[in-house]
Amino acid sequence: MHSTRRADALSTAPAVLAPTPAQLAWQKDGLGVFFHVGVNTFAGKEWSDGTLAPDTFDPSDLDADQWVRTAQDLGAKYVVLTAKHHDGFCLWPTATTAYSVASSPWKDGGGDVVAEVVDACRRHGMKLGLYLSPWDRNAPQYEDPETYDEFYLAQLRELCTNYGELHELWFDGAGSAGREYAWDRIGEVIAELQPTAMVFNMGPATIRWVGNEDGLAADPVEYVTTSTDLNNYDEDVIETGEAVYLPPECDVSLRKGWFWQPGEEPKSLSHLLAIHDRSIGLGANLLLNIPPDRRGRLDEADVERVRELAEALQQRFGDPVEAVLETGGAGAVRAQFPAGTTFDHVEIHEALEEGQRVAAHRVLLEDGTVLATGGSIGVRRIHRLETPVQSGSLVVEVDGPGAVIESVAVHDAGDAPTPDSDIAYSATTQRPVS
Ligand code: FUL
Repeated sequence: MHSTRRADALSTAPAVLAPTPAQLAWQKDGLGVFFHVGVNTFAGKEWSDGTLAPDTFDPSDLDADQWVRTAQDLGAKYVVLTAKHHDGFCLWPTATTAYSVASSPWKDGGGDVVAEVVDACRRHGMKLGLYLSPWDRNAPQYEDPETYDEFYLAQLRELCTNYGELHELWFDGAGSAGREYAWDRIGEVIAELQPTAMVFNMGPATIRWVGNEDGLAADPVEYVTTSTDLNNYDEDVIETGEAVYLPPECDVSLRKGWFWQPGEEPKSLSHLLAIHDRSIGLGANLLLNIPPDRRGRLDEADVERVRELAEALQQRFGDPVEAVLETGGAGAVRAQFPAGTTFDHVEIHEALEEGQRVAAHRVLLEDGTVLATGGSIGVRRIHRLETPVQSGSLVVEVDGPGAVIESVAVHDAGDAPTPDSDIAYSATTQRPVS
């Protein structure tokens, strides 16, 4: 859209909170892949209580390059690794505890999973995030908050110092209802060592949890909020005290569990496409978990499902027709395409540099036929149309003072696999058996 219109629109619009450049870049990245691996992988557990022997961690053929390649083939822009889950087992040879890979038979105790993922990310140009569970069921210090805070800060320092640039720090609230950590000091460490890392959900958060583990956001997806849910198992809410720009990330596992378990299957392709459309397609980020197995490799069935997902996404969205935009009068833009373009999806991007402004929108043909309606647009909004349309133009009407549409594209998915439109997946909110 023409820049003068944007300036005019904003000069009369009320100020709203805007993203930092790092937040906006993270939102544009959109898709990440989560890796949950640790002692739980070898015990068939989702949670363990910190008593599993460290020598049970013994992957026979760990291949972090395969993990990162699979994420890249899916189109992910970042990965997040569970450097420490709630059981306290550290995937790097930390100086803070013996409960780590250094006490395992893997590579005779000389291995470092975090370093292997870092190297693979470097090779493939992938961004890296690390999960460091505040809840630690192994550390005896956990019972004494002040001592534990020092221990946790030391772990965070190691991760923020020794592994290059981190893109995201994942603070999982499970097990932490009612517990206060040293968030001010945690924030200082991050500000000093990894100032551009996104901070997930707790303390000095810059991104938030979507509030479920189904991978599903709901329209409208609002980036400015005053609260965020703590975890999947308690009702606790974190009040931010004031309105903050905190875009959501939808985390969901490809399988039922977060850790690899024998006998579990990947979700169906139509389910995964529905998750895609209701996270990425609604302007949230998606963090899809693909858990390494006991070899330390991704399960063949999972890799195959991810390949099918990548192929279906390519078929659906791989050949966009970008519109030329013109003003369509107050609160509307006209999107022009080559005459007779056939499409069955419309993708709209809102300019967010000055904050999120679209509260509602409609997509119409020039003759007034309504093709799609919705609430927020945000970083991207994808509408799947009931039936294919042939047209050289569209009108997008928006409600929201100062709203600016950055781009509109259409896609012809043809006979590509379709999302399950009835999906109402509910990940369990029962605490896993330890
Ligand atoms: C939850 C944890 O309890 C799960 O084990 C997993 O790590 C998931 C991403 O977050 O709250």
